[in-house]
Amino acid sequence: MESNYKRTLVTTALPYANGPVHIGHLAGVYVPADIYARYLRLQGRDVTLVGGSDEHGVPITIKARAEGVTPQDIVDRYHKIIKDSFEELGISFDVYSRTSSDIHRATASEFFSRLHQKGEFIEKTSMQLYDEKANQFLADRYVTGECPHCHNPRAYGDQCEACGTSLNATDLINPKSAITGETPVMKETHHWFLPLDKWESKLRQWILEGHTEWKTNVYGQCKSWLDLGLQPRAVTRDLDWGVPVPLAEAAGKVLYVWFDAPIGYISNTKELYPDTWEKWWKDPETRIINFIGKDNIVFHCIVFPAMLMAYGDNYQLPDNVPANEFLNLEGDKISTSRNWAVWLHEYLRDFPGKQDVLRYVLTANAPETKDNDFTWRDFQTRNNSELVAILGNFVNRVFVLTHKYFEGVVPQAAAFDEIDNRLFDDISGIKESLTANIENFHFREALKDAMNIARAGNKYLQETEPWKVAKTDMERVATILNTSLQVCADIAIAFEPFMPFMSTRLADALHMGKLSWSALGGRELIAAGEKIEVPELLFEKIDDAAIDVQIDRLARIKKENELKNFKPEPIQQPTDFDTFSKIDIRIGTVLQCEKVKKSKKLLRFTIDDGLSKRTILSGIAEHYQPEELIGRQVCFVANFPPRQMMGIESEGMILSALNADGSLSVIAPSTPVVNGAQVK
Ligand code: B3M
Ligand code: ZN
Repeated sequence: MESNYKRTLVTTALPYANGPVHIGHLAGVYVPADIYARYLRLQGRDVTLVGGSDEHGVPITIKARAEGVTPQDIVDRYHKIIKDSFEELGISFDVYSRTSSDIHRATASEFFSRLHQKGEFIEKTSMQLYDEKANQFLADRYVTGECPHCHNPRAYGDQCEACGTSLNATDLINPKSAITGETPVMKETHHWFLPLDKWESKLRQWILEGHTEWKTNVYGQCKSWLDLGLQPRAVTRDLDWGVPVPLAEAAGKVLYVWFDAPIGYISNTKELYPDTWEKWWKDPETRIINFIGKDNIVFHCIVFPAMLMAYGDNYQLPDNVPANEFLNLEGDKISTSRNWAVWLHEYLRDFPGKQDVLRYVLTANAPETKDNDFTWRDFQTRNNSELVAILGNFVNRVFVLTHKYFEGVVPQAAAFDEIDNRLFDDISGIKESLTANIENFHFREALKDAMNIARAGNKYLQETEPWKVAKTDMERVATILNTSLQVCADIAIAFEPFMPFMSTRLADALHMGKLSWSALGGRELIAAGEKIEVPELLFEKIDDAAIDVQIDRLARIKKENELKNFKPEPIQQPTDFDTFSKIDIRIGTVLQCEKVKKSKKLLRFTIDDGLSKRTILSGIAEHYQPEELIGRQVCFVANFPPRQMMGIESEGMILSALNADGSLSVIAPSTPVVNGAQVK
């Protein structure tokens, strides 16, 4: 472990305050950052965990407009939800502030002014799309129109999602404002740009030569950006929400959200330590670690470092940026706009007291090297077969046995046997691996290591069988349980970064006092003679019903989305009335309806068609129970030649509408008519 540093500043990406946080944010950024910060604290290192809400940017203004409230109303609402839910999940921020704070506005403003005074910006006048109805220039994402390459009519101003080409909003054919639907006009505007090209060689050297140890996904993205060559980036916007550009000639303009947001890390540190914040940013003996998602890499590894270099004054660059990939939900990309997410505040409401379970599952599935999937079944399995069956079971057995044989008092160990020594050795080995994995940001592996302590404990109990030994040798039982209790104490320490709530309960029950990493693996973590508390289960099973509620909710959302996004098939080639009138469509009443044996899809109908009865087979068994159709009128084609299916002759075809989600809805007359009535 490097030790030539005095303190570590851990930052977490500032979530946009235009919605609550979801499991993707947690798995990618906040849970790993919290694990790391908690671990460093247990190591006795000086560490600060900084977070806050990102309260600027166009999406917040759009949401405010859509709801008829102010942007400040929006960010006030979500900042509170986000902050409270992080706290409840045990994310141990030393400060969680916000970019609409005065201190942030002042800090970001000063940052810009200094770069301006140093001549670090270039200025450019350009033509941009402007929405005259909304009175605002349009960010690329808020212009839609036809793609000039593939002619997809719904391309965005920054990218066509059909052919993948990246675009400028001005390239679109027939552009429309996503805010008002109006056709935007071209209007001249003036902006300040940070010439990233000026810093390119310094950045190359710093990252490509100096930080070959960074995660391959991060290093690779930086390399491809640098190899493409860097361009000047606009750092101002025409918008009425944000930090005003501190120049007289820039009235009505604000700092680009990606210029002010990373400065939020600095402002929030200042808010926390008004007198000593500088040592956290300007002392080379401070290590800065940025936890972010993969879509933020360029801003943290290229743009913000260039801003810091341009500012000078000894600002330190990050030591590491352990960005994660994305977490999917039940096989689909998480999406705020499609409500395809597990929202943290809803999880906390639905699973009270189960913060650790979520933290555990998200770490076990963390998208560290590739995108990963969260499923509710996996969540249940990990709880029931890992937390309950391995970890909870071990601790519970040790507590129960201690109460049974020693009235809950830690017994004195006599001589250690070989098997006891082997257990302690195993745990030392695990500690080494666990420590290295956390230091290297491999939290999934680290969690497996921690679980291996409980596994080793279970194996030890299985092999030593104190419940049998108790018949003959209580001195030996004392040693076995003393050893097992030390392992429980190890569990309290090793899991503290991952599952702090469980750790606190366990440590309290064992009267451990303040936990420290150096104690992990010791033989006398808890002294003989200490009274421990009565056993309390650390984890409980999660039953199918609780999981089904969540799965049903997602199924409902999926259906809603399919309906919302439904694009009807294009209208078919023209035909004529003669062709139509050759098809004899009639109304009849369903006399009988039953499932066709051995077929998943087919229902067999007996229809009164006004003249006689006829049999029709229809592939709608997945959409109706046969009973619900009996007695109802349906619409069918009466003059198709009979057709054999599953050994039954079908005399016609029942008409159904195909819904967006693939379901079928039988067509019926809107008021009762006589059987045999023709459909014209
Ligand atoms: N608000 C973007 C995001 O959530 C952003 C991060 C800012 S970190 C300075 O993807
Ligand atoms: Zn296209």
